[in-house]
Amino acid sequence: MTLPSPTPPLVLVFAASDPSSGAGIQADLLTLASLGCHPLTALTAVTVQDTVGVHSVQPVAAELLEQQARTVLEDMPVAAFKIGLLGSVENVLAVAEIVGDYPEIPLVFDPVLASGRGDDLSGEDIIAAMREMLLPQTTLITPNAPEARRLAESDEDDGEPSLDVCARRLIEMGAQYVLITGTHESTPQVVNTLYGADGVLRRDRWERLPGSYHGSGCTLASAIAACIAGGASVEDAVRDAQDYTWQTLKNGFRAGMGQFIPDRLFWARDDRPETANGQPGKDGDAH
Ligand code: PXL
Repeated sequence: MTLPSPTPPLVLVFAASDPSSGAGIQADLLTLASLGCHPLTALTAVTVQDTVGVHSVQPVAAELLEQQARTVLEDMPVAAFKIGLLGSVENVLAVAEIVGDYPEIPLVFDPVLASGRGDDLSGEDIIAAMREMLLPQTTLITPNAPEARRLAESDEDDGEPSLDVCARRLIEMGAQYVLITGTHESTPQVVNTLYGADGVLRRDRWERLPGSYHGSGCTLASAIAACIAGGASVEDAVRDAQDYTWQTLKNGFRAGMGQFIPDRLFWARDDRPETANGQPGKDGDAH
């Protein structure tokens, strides 16, 4: 008799469809599968977009979103949640209620406010609902710097608060950890900073790659969720997921007329010019 195969870690993703598979739920699926997880999905919205821009965002009904998530949650043991674009206030509230029923499951929240190209994807009402209903349930939130400023801004601010202040405010709103990514800043390197309740836990610097990438944030947040689902601590997950994400960008490809697409399966190709350690690729070196 053969024993059943062990089940890979299950990650439930709440995210929107991106037909280009650069970002969105398709990016999450590729990333999670590439890192050895089995992805479960609750579709939040359907977007129409290509590598150049977003044409439209059509949220799904909150009730349908809830049915998708509850059905798989009642059938399978989920090791981590990952939240991406939610598309409506009703969907924020529905997801907050669902994850509230599973407080022991770690939650990685990528607050998608705008696309990498600047298309607005979440209005002020959605942001207010995220602050109030999702932040208190979040294990790790992964905003880029502009998203961190928008989420943390206060009417009492004279000027722009520092990223350290933004992180502190997001933790005061209830997130356990905050990872602010520096892709959109004008620093020579990309600086990503992980904060906990006592301040900075790690600060990582990455060579700034020349391309503009569609879906780097989705890749990073999903990779973190995959590592956490596999048993890593938040700090180790953040370290390993950044390394993986940087390699997907380094191996990114320009399939259309706009942004590059990260290659989440870079390790599976035997025609790539270089391996991660800079050696020429050779047969059998995929892992
Ligand atoms: O990269 C953030 C993101 C997430 N989800 C969807 C998107 C985008 C950016 O365009 O379209 C569906």
